[in-house]
Amino acid sequence: MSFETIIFTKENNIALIQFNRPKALNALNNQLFDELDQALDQVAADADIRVLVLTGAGEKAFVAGADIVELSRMTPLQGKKFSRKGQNVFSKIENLPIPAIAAVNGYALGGGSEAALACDFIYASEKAVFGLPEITLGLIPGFGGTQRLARLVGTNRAREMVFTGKNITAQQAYEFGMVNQVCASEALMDTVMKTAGVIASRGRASLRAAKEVIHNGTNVDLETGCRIENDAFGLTMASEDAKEGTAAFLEKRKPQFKGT
Ligand code: CO8
Repeated sequence: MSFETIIFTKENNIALIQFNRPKALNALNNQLFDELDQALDQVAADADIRVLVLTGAGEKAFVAGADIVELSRMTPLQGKKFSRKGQNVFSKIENLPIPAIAAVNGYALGGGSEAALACDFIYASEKAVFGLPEITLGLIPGFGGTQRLARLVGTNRAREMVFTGKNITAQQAYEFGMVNQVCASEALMDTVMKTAGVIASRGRASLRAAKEVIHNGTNVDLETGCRIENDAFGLTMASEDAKEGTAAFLEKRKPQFKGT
């Protein structure tokens, strides 16, 4: 299926989705959310894909936020529905059966930061800019940003970013624990693809279990989290991939994971 607002490709067990609305710095509109939603369904259903990378087409922006032109024409009720739609699509990234990496190549403002935060981790170009400037528009973040940012960097840092609407650099985002690695801009995609390649060499069944356990355990007490881990561990022990992985170690060869 071809899309107009995103570019969706796959190679070597890695899916790549590029936000692609160059005239609006890849801003998120209704069409983009619909297309992203469909692409994510394809990613989830494709047993060959073991990791997803999200980035922005072009050099300037990852995503410069929700489309302010579209937003300005919405009634409050339409705006609320749009916010829910964005939340649902970003939750879909969070609940994919495979890890998602954000490769933030430029402006990641408002909905752009929120998209990156829905991924499992973020690598950023040294030129990347993060921020939740919705307050400067008389709004608040509406695609899960207040919740994910606070959980990731702590409530006080999140409060400061949301209340001031000020942008932060990639380096500051790294220091906040929001970004895992800052790269020279020309090295960003190679660095991300290298990490994606390592992840893609692992088994899809254990990647899914690991992702689910970390996600589901984040907001519960430690004991409950350990029980969640224990249940998932039992399931991965019963998988073909676990038999293959342990056999390959003992036979001193590389495992061939099938994702079952
Ligand atoms: N929406 C629509 N168009 C945009 C957006 C956007 N978010 N950002 C940039 N554009 C357009 C510009 O209007 C401009 O178009 P044109 O050439 O036709 O005038 C083009 O992209 C290039 O942008 P600039 O000329 O502004 O480029 P600069 O390099 O001067 O500035 C910036 C780049 C700093 C990124 C600047 O464009 C900017 O500040 N953009 C807006 C950033 C922003 O405020 N984002 C938050 C949006 S609100 C949001 O994300 C809410 C999420 C929750 C919503 C809940 C649902 C209701």
